[in-house]
Amino acid sequence: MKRWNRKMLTIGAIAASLLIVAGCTDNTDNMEGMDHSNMQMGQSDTSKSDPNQMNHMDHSNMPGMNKVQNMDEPAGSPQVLTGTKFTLTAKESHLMVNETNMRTAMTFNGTVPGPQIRVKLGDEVEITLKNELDEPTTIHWHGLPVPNNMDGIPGVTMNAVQPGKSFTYKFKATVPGTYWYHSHQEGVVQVDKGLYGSFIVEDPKEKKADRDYTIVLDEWMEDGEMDHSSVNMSTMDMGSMDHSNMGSMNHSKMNMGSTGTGRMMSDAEMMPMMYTIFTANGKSGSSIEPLTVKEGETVRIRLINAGFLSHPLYLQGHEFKIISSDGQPINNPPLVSGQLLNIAPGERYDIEFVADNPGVWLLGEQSKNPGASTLTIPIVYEGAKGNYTPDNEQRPVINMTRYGEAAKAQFSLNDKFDLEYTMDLNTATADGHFIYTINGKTFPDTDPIKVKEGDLIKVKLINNSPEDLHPMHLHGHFFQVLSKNGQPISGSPLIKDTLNILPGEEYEIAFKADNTGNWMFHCHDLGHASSGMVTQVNYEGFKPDFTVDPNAGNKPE
Ligand SMILES: [Cu+2]
Repeated sequence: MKRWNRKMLTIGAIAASLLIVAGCTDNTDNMEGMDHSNMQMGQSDTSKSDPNQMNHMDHSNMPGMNKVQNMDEPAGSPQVLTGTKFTLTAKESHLMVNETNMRTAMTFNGTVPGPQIRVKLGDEVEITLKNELDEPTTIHWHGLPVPNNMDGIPGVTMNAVQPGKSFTYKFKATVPGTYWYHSHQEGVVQVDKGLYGSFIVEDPKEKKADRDYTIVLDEWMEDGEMDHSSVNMSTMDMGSMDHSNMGSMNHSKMNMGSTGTGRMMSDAEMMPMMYTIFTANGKSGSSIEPLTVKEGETVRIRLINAGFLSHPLYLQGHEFKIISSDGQPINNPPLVSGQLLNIAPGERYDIEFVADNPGVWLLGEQSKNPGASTLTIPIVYEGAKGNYTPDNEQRPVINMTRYGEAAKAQFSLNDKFDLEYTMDLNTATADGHFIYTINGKTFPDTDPIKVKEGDLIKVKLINNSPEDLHPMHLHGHFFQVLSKNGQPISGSPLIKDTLNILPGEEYEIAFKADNTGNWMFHCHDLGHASSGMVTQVNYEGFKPDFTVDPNAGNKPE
């Protein structure tokens, strides 16, 4: 399988590289995999359009733009769908990430994030994906232990849903918590462009918070060319149109190989320099919708990271508890203040606090990333005036392996496991590109973890990359974190589906093979996944119920 690679830039070559991309007209090797159809759409459509129709702000008349939605929707409250039957339509749309920056986005139902799906524990859920994109797509239900043939992995559990076609996913909501859904077809592009939404499974027995907010975090690249004012120009400038598509183009396509001189930048260094617009529910900076609270209320905020960067978050003015991690409850969580909650790609954390300090406060990011100052979520008490004041207090990151109270859990380090497996996660170079390896191999040549139904499995995950962090995500199962750097977990049992592993760190995790199928186990930095860091957990004797269609364009990473 041939894959494009990404991101081997040198310091000082970034600007030049961006220009090279913007000027791309041919199919050089470095541009392999670039979405030419998307780039050219603006041009061909414009040639057929009446330029007079561009004179006003109705974006629906813009070339290549079907509908503009989400322009005025409160970002703090994405559309919520309840019930048991849903339709998600994948289609291109446009997103104003702030007052001046518009992005061509891939969306579910026209918005980024897509609608929140909210079901009840035990519900039999049916969700029809209609594909109105001009490329294949799928939906993966991140964190939900669904049957294998509903997991949405092109070429592994199904064939990708072709343009104009539909597929209906059916599964039972068996575990309450905060989850999300996203494309698993060429995710490094499609998720990056906005094909995701939140998925909540409510437990009717659980005490409800007075306010229940969901915040989906993401990052976008800076692009000054296609701002609102240029959209408003009376003639549609081809250059602008190209740039807009460039702006939403994935960084993965920007691999310039050996452009420029100087030392190579790691992925970890380069990504924050490229993605400088951080969004909460599709909005950035002052466009982020405030979360309204009233004194005395209990406030729950479900945080989901749909992006490629980690976000260390602080909450001003309040102590808070982390009540769940990846949707799974934390045992007896203590109040914290003056600390950062770090949320890595693919992870979820639910926090809860009592609104006992009237005023206007900030839930924001504290990091050295250029985009950090754009992730500012106001917490506004009813009737309060004024604005929050960002502060520079230095806060340490909460160590989740020591958070909460120990309790009996499914696994312990003393258990006898049927299978023990080690994953050496590393970064390498091949043909002038970075690759991300598991035990020295890249997908699909990685060795799968072969299990039998009922097996108890322990996996040691070691991050040997010098700088890259690897948020490893297992499909179809939860795992329990047993140890970090050789030290047993001392806090609450930590049950997760996505575990962030920093350079030099080593974790042991355990899970039971209780959901037969062929399951992905991969890095949720989707750039790393697309450049190799994917393996599978394969059940002995399992045969998928579909035949791989070689013409489906399946891109599972
Ligand atoms: Cu990774």
